[in-house]
Amino acid sequence: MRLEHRLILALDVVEPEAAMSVAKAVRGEVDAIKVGWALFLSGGRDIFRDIARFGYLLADLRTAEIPNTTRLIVEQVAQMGASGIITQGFVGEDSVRAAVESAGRAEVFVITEMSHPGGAEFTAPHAEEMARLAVRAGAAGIVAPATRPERVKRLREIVGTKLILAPGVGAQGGKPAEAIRAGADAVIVGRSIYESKDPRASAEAIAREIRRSRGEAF
Ligand code: OMP
Repeated sequence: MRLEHRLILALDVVEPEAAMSVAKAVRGEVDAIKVGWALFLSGGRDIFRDIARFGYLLADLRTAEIPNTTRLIVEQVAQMGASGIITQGFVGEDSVRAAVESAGRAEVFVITEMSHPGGAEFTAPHAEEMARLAVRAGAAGIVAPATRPERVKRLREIVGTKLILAPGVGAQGGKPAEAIRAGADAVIVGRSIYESKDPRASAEAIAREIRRSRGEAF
């Protein structure tokens, strides 16, 4: 993933036409577009292919399966033009390895500690093991909570130079600058962009805040 803005749009817009209009609006202002189950169920393979034409498609059909089923799913996702694929870490090393091995040229990102309050119940206590597992399995990076920057900081110590993508900014209460300062490489933002009146301006504002926090000119 080429990181220019350090911003990934989570396109959780269920209506395919509306989703495409948001994708067009933010073109060039985000480094990747993440498409998950809701949009895939309404727009199918076509929406994946259409979004992939815009650049980096981060497919979030997060697998939580045994290795064989993981392989079957990830191969399908990679064929739809995904440049990145998200998988769950709690399934264990064999399943994460299966995802990495069947992803072809696509990068695999492993979810460690989830950003919502419930993420503190079961994922948080094992997040550090999941981060180690992601490194061992050869993943491109991990997903870690922007809602808990101190956890991003700790997970950064474990994953070294692997990428950290941090969701939970805006609607879930996380702050983009804090997540980046804690060690995230990019933030994943959904509602604060696609529900705003001007998605492009909202994306620009978040990217500007990130640049400022890194002391970069903008
Ligand atoms: P907003 O809360 O609307 O900004 O969207 C956040 C996006 O990140 C959604 O697509 C979530 O499914 C996703 N996400 C989390 O919010 N928390 C996590 O721990 C992991 C993810 C994810 O893997 O993308």
